[in-house]
Amino acid sequence: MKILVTGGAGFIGSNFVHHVIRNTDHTVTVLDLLTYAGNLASLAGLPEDRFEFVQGDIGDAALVDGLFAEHDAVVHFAAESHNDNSLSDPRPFLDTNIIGTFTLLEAARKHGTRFHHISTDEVYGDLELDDPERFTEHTPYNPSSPYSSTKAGSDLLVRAWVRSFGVQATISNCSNNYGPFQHVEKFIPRQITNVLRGERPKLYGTGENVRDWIHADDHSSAVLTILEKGEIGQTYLIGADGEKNNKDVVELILTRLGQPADAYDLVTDRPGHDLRYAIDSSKLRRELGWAPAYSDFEAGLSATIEWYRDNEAWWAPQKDATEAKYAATGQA
Ligand code: NAD
Ligand code: TDX
Repeated sequence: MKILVTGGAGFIGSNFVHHVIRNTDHTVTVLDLLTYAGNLASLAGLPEDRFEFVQGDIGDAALVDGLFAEHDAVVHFAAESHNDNSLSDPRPFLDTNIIGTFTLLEAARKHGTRFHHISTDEVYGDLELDDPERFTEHTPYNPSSPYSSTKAGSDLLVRAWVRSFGVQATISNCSNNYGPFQHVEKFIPRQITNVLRGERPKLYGTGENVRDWIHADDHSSAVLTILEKGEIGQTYLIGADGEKNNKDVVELILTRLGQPADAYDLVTDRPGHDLRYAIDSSKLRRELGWAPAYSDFEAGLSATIEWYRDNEAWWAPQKDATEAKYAATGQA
């Protein structure tokens, strides 16, 4: 297959491209605008005969049309992805997540292209800490932030294009990813790189919020499974039973890096901060036979800490600008 990967210079997209090149015979074209979140260094070393990079906007209908004509399948990762940014400047989230996805769907409709849409568990809102239920494919949409509401909107567009126009699409909603190549604005890389620079981790609120962590390579294997074996029109939830509260994650990072477990600061909470996410991925496991490879979060986190320690040249250029943004919102 010739696969077009939107947002392939970002965190999860680049992990997916490496996963596809390592584990299949498919060829890959990345379409990426290289916003602040895209980094070509994340795609270094890929074989020239199986990989091509195109810089451009998913909202550019003429560019997208030409690329869809040349590819068998599209995996759509491109998005504005950071909740905190969506609170300070929502507009790019509407442009990319809504209009960008619409532009891709119109091209999929015209060319009959197989389309897989990447989304998030945040479309379901949040859970109480003691709720015994987890999110399933039947949980009603109830997004909280400008980011998650634009992701929810994009999911609904995909569903409508399947039903009304017969577009050959699937959707996946995944929980929080960690692993190499994640931007230093996000929780885990921000705290690791703070400690590596001799600064203290910053926990929002009291640190009781729970996220359901999955390694980006497990997200990639799930997406490839859905692309190859998923049923058109279906939604699959992706998760690896990795619930942890933020305080526990920060304490793990500090102790792995030889610091006292309480050497962190509590800072201004995120407005509208979702309390807990938790994914029930049994449909994907039962129907498509997928299972995660990283069952041990602490081992995966240790490997991720090592990666940031070994790859300072990858993250250092973005660290000061990222922390300056947080300083402006009282989250530094
Ligand atoms: P990221 O911010 O690291 O990467 C996004 C990429 O998209 C960047 O390379 C950026 O340059 C590119 N991009 C942005 N706007 C574009 C545009 N208009 N045209 C072309 N390219 C554009 O994001 P990520 O964390 O890798 O997330 C990827 C996808 O996975 C998103 O759709 C996100 O909603 C979803 N997701 C993320 C997580 C997570 O934990 N990070 C969890 C579930 C789902
Ligand atoms: O410095 C911080 N301190 C802190 O306590 C940061 C950056 C975050 N947090 C908290 C907020 C969240 O409870 O950590 C948790 C994780 O925060 P983020 O990394 O910003 O992720 P989240 O808001 O949960 O969203 C992520 O997972 C779902 C991705 O960014 C989304 O793209 C994805 O859809």
